[in-house]
Amino acid sequence: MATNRTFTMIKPEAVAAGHGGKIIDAIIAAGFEIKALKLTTLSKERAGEFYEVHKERPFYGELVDYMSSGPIYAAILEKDNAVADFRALIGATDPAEAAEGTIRKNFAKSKAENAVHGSDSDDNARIEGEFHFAASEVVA
Ligand code: FUP
Repeated sequence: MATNRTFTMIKPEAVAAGHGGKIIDAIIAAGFEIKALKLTTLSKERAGEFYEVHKERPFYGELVDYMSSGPIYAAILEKDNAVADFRALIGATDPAEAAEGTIRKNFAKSKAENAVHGSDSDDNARIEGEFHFAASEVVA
């Protein structure tokens, strides 16, 4: 995957609330091109694997339970400076601290149920994209 790509998940509470389409609209309006997209569900095992880096954090168990609690959208997005620009678009982890107009400010419920994931580096964008998508599911 090129370094102008990032990976996102629209998380269970946002999908359940019917916000998936609005969030995808906001992502496209901000200049990102969708290169892969699916509705899927993470098992506890797969959610645990995805968030393995947070294994020692106190919120890990709740995070795994939450992320496996319902359907999510997973997507690979392309734009110049994708990783940093996408994190600016989604805002701070805690929606109480997220800037006006950001996706988390508009749609997140709490620090745990915070509507969207965005990769934090080019390496993780590639690893996370490959975790969710086979090469045949990704547009060139
Ligand atoms: P972010 O990169 O903004 O998604 O935030 P982190 O990598 O710090 O956290 C990953 C996920 O863990 C967050 F999306 C939500 C969850 N989390 C909590 O539930 N509680 C916390 O105190 C911090 C993070």
